Amino acid sequence: MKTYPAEPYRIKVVEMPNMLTREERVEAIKAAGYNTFQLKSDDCYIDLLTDSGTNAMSDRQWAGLMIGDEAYAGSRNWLHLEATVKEYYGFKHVVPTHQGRGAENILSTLLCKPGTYVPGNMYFTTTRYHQEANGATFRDVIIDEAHDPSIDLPFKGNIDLNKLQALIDEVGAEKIPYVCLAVTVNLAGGQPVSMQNMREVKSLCAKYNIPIYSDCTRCVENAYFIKTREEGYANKTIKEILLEMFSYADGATMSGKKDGLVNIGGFLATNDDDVFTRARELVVVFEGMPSYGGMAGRDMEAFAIGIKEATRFEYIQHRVEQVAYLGDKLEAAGVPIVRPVGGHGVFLDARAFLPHLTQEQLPAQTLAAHLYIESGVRSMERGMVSAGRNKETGENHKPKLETVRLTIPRRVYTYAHMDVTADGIINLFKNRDKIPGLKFVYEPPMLRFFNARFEVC
Ligand code: P71
Repeated sequence: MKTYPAEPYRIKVVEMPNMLTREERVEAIKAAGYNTFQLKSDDCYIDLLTDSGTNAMSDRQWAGLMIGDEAYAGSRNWLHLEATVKEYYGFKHVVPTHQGRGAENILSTLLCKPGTYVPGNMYFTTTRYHQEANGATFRDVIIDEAHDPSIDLPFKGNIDLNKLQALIDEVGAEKIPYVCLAVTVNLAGGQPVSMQNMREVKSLCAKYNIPIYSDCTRCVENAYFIKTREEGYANKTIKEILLEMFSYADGATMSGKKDGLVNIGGFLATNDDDVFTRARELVVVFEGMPSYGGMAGRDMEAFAIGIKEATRFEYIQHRVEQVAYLGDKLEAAGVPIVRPVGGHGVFLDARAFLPHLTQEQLPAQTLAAHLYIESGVRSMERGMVSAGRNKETGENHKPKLETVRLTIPRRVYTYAHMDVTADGIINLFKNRDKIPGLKFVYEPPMLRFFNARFEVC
């Protein structure tokens, strides 16, 4: 039988969440317009909406808050953060931002123009928004298998080199400002990219002088998968793997709220002197001085410490295996999930879970709402509602993957919480044919999933 590693931490401070009754939860989700983004946190016993900014910090990080240098310019904590990013990720320049999308905004403003194309291994909501807002068109070049929840591959986040080559042939290299390479791929289920694929993408892009910007938001999880799945990496440290991964990139955007083990923060990194100079010009407009970029000094200190802690093997091993534990339990009970289980969460396959609903009846949105009612677990829709509409035609994007994400915050929950979550889902699965679909009653024009409201149809 497979075993799972014990928590590599001891608990020093605890939080006491509310445990609502089923009746109270029915009222709460109705009041939230059947949108889990609109629920009050206080109404959620186990909150698996996201792993973003929901991490538990260590005692050392909390201690770091006390040495926050809140000077407007030249904060010592910035110098610590900058040195840490350079040491652990290997980039030449770093520009701080308040979170990941701040970095995406600056990068897209600098490099995307009308008529350009940005290839990427599957879209991410905020990333694509900033590319499109600056006139570029996003092109998905991930391998086909990533769109099929049933195919089990070790590196399901890989770029399909033929698709990338075909785009270069179609539009010309000069129309491609950069390749966006996400490690891991969030919406594919937290799937990793292999080192070999990164190397191959680099050599193809080098031929055409196309820069590669990595979305390194969950890069430590990607490094763990390389260490445990790719030949030749078993004896390398996580830090060594990260440095090799980023040796194949020209820069990166980072949301520190995930693998930075903090609650807020981000950065843009680049090896390009010109991009760096222009990013420093822009950061003062959007974020703040290039020595804080929207972060408090104390947050930068915690971020620097978090980057180092995240590379400890026992930390990342437990993190990824705890996620696998939940996935394995669900799979053993026959619940349809995206295979293989990725780094940050388990994704329920909502179409297979609720086969009586059409995609227009929003199976993932429906499943997230009912999972909350059934168990008090908050999850997130990642399907047609998240995908939004085509900018030109106004038609709904219809993603093949219609999923509900159970995202596990880092160092927050125990295996017993995973058991409660699995039991709730398995119960719901047994009664699934009674669940009716949902329809929009309010649809915001952009990033609609955050504020949308629904009713039963
Ligand atoms: C997640 C988030 C946070 C989120 C974003 C949008 C809708 C709902 C929730 C954020 C990411 C991410 C990747 C791969 C960039 C960002 C933006 N993820 N790239 O998964 O996963 O970072 O939130 O710090 O601005 O819940 P930011």
